[in-house]
Amino acid sequence: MIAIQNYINGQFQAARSRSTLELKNPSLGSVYGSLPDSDVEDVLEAIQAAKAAFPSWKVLSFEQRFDLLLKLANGIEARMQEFVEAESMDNGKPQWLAAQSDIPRAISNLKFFASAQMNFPSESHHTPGQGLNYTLRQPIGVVGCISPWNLPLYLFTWKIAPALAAGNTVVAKPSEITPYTAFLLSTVCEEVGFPKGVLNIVHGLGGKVGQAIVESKDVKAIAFTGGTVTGRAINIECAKQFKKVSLELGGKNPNIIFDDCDFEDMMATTVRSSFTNQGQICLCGSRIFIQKIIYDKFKTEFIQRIQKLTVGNPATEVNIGAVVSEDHMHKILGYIELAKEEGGKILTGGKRFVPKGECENGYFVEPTVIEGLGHLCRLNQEEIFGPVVTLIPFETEDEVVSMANSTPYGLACTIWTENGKKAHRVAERIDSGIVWVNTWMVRDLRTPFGGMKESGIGREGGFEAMRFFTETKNVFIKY
Ligand code: TXE
Repeated sequence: MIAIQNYINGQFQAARSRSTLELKNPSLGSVYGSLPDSDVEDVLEAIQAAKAAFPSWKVLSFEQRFDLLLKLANGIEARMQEFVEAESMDNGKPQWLAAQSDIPRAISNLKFFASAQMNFPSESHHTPGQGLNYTLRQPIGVVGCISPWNLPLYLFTWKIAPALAAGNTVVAKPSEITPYTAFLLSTVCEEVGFPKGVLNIVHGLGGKVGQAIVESKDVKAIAFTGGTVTGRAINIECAKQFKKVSLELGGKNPNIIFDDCDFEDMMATTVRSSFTNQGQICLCGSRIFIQKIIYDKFKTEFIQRIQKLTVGNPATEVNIGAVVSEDHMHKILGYIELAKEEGGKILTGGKRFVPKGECENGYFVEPTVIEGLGHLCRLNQEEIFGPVVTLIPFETEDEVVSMANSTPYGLACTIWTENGKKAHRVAERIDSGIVWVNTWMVRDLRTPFGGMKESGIGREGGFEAMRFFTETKNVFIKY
């Protein structure tokens, strides 16, 4: 049994109350460890540690901060296999996916922001005849980073890396459903002698630990990735305190396929954009719009490919592992039932999957494709966050843009066409923070990342994140 501990002021410790929560392996459906069920007292201790560490952390030289962040990246890299297995065990995702994507991207996040802080420029503005302005971007103080369970270490580092790089100290809370790799990162901090109190990791429930971080007047900014309902509650609390907040929330992303696309490339990528990580990525294309002329061809081939996908034990070479929890599995299956009530036709999948052998009690859902639903029904409006996609035919550019923009979300979109003018036209009209043309989920860490409407507030990535994690001050000097 694994016993996860809080990491506060460089010390590993249980919750003060000593109470714990169960840690479950979703592919086995069984408990494999525990994590602290921390309370407000644990959070306050972490905030005190972060406050005490701030004065010395904020004045470190760029090189010193670079070296320390790089040590964290290299520390993860040196224990790659351990991190990969932990991520897969905690989340249910295939090990190959954690090895190809989650853990390498977590390492990249740390390396990227270690270097970004060295290249983060200050602006100056000359006011003719009067003087000179220069802009300081200074660390804010103690900041809170709250991350979800779908890409655990990847999104945890996506927040803590720029926060630390910008000179802040951090109180971080990983999801209580997948805390394992954040805990392993705290052991890396100890190994490499990361300064005490600079990064504090408090484990436990969102309604206790997360809320205490958000409510504290000593925490000057909150970076959150998670569901829209939680994001709204956090936003309200931050507004009361005029606290800086960055919210990366859900999506209901359109995947728009025109008849003039490169069919083979589109097909292979659409299988990935629909079902990677069991569909539990906020960027997955869950609404697939297909131009009518190629609708039947698309449908036949897509279903053939989906039926070949293997589901099961994430430690093996399967395409699809377990979804993250029993509750989440029931949420997904509930949406499939709703699809039937709303008049949808299940073309493939639609049920819980029970693998033979040791994973028979795990939480698996068949990759599911549904057609026949209007674009305004609940299934095409609400985020399911599982291996479920809908097919929707369209005729014209105007029609598909209007349907694509019809949800409360606006995170990401993919457009498939070989016609460059059309791609630019549609990209301009789509309400989303990210548009990919003829590809999906290609990430350049320098680019702005985030959503419109109920998909969030603010942008992360590159200097956007450095700006979020700093306070801006203009200084004017009279000639
Ligand atoms: O996420 P929560 P949940 C979507 C997805 C999913 C739904 C709900 O549709 O089905 O959200 O998932 C912490 N104050 N996404 O409920 O609650 C919590 O402990 C402060 C999309 O699991 O948003 C965890 O660390 N923090 C998404 C984090 O918030 C609180 C990824 C996220 O959990 C809190 C995950 C509170 N009051 C789910 N309550 C994406 N955008 O990628 C909870 N938390």
